[in-house]
Amino acid sequence: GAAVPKEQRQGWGQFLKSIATFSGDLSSMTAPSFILSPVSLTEYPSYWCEHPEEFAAIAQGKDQIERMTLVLKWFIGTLKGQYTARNTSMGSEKKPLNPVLGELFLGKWPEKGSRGETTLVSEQVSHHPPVTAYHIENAKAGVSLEGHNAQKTSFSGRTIQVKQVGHAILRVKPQGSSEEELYLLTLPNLLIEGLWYGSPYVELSGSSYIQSSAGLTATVNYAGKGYFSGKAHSFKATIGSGSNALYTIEGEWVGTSKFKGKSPSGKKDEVFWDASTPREELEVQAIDSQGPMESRNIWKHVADGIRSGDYEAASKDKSRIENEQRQKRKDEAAAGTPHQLEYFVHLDDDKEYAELAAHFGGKPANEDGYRRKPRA
Ligand code: CLR
Repeated sequence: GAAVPKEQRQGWGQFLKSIATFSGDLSSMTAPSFILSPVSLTEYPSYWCEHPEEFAAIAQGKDQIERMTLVLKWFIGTLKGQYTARNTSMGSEKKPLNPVLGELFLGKWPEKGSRGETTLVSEQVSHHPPVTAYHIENAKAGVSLEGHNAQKTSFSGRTIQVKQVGHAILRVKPQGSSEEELYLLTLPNLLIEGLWYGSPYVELSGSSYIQSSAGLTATVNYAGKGYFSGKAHSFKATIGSGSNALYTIEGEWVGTSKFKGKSPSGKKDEVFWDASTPREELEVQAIDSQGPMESRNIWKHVADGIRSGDYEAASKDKSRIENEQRQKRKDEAAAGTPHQLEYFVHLDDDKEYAELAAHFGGKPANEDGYRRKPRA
């Protein structure tokens, strides 16, 4: 493999072997240094809003069909960032930092023109297994997203398969209406390929759904090289109500996608989304003004070490953080004061999920969920 540094080939081989025999939580495994990312998983929810205009535009759709089309467009528009950003910025998929319990990632996309400010709150709500909850809101536009994320991984031959556990609920206040509309989003499965070459990348597989409280369903089917379009990172989506398909969209989530057949404008081959649209990173406070639980503050020495190639310093500070965490949990247990979530409440049974998921069937009736705590 060309991408694995010579002195790390043995370590990489061992890492792959240990993945093959390991089941559970990949993020807790020790990996060779060349594959380490200086970014914590608590930052990943920001991928949901790197096109803040598309997010804000949802509430402007004039009817439920137009709004569902805007929701799907925003959703498809997030995929390139979510699943290929590390390849673009660091040359391959990397192993993120494993967040500590209570770790926070806070930021915003500032007000610009008429779009209004969008805020992000992300919190590590569980360490074993790792679960991240998030809330993204553009109050002015009347759009917010709440969700949580965990992963179940398995290894098959040459590919790591990652099943995403969790879901997100998008709340929309359609312009000129007082009634809230809900959209449930389920998440695609991931395949991590390119492992033998030491240059991992994500491919998406299976299907994901967007279900609206108004009764529309968008189904997205994912495929890689050699499947329906022949191209990597492809998808085919339909928007419909029951068995009645209204629109079909096809293309690459890293490139362009188009309406097939019928389109809202009536034009042939109307472009749905162009993934070369620049992504806008959120703004985060400078590290020296961050609180003690904020992600970049917690991990600053580890991240510096990884960035500068001083892996010894990185690993030393990582051990210090992990030991502190173990001590914290012991102290909490001894004092009978378990860790409290800062921004979220946990629901054992997310009723809104169950109600919306019932529309597309085949899903277990209940799943847990997280909601942002009411603010003062
Ligand atoms: C997290 C939630 C985001 C989408 C997303 C993108 C990439 C995923 C990540 C999630 C979870 C962690 C992940 C990562 C790709 C590789 C990484 C599965 C689902 C694992 C832990 C690292 C494996 C180590 C390597 C061999 C690269 O919305």
